[in-house]
Amino acid sequence: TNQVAIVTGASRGIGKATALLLAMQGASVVAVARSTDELEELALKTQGLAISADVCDEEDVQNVVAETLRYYGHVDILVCNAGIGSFNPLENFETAEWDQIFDVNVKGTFLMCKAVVPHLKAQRHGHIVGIASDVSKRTFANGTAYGASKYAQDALLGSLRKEVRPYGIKVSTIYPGLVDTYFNDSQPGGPEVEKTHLKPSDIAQAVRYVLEAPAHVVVDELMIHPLTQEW
Ligand code: NJP
Repeated sequence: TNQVAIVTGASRGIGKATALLLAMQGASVVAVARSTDELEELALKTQGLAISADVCDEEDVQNVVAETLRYYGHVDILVCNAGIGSFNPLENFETAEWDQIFDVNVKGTFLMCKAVVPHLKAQRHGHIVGIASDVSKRTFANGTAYGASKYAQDALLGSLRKEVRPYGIKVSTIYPGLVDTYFNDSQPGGPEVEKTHLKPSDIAQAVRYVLEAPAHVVVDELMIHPLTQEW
C-alpha cells in the first residue's frame, strides 16, 4: 500500500536517514525542516515532497499537513524527529535558549501531532513515531533544559498513545543514545566515531522496524545505545 509519511527534522541527521529509508521502502515521504536547499536535494532522492517549516510555528505546521493532503490525499505516518539541544549548568542557561529547546522539542511535537491526529482518527489508522532520547528516562549534569524537554516529549507521546489507541492508531517512542549527527553543533564522521556513536541509519532502521510490526502489534518503546556507551 502507498503509505504517506511526514518526517520532521529531515534536512540532516536521523530525520534525513529516516526519510531516505522510508522512501526506499516505498513510502511517499514529506520531508519537513527549515533548511530549504537540503530539503530540495533530499526530495530529488526520495521523489517525495519537501516543505520548509518551523515545527514551533502553528501556521507552518498546519500548512505542512494541508499540503500533504492536497498532494497525496491522506497521511499514514508521522515521525516527530525535529529536535535541538545544548548543555550548560542551569544558572548559565539563557532563558531564551531554554525556551527555544522547549519550543522545538515539546511544542513542535505537540503542534505536529495536533495537526495530524484528527486525520488519523478519521481514517481509523495511523502511526506516530517519536524520536525521544535515552535522557527521556535518566537525568545528567548540564542537561536541565534538554533532559526536561525530552522527559516532557516522552510524557506527551505516552499520553497520546493512550488517547489514540481506541482509534487503531499506534504511537511508538524511540530512545536513542549517542548518534553521529549535527546535534548540538557536532560535526559527524570524526575519528573512531563508529565505536562511540550509532549511525543515523541505525535509528532509521529502528523506525522501519516499529512501522513494520503486524497490524495487531505495537512497539510502544524502543531504547537503543552504542554498545560502548555507559549510561
Ligand atoms: O540532530 P541534527 P539529530 N523546525 O542536528 C531540524 C534526538 N536525539 O538528527 O530546521 C523544523 O543532525 C533540523 O533542520 P533545520 C534529538 O533530540 C539525538 O541528532 O533545517 N525542524 C534538522 O533536520 C532530535 O529529536 C541524539 O535546522 C527543525 C534536525 O531537526 C532527533 O534525535 C541523541 C527545527 C536536527 O538534526 C534528531 O536529531 C538522542 C525547527 N524549529 C536523541 N529545529 C544524538 N544525535 O546523539 C531543528 O538521545 N530542526
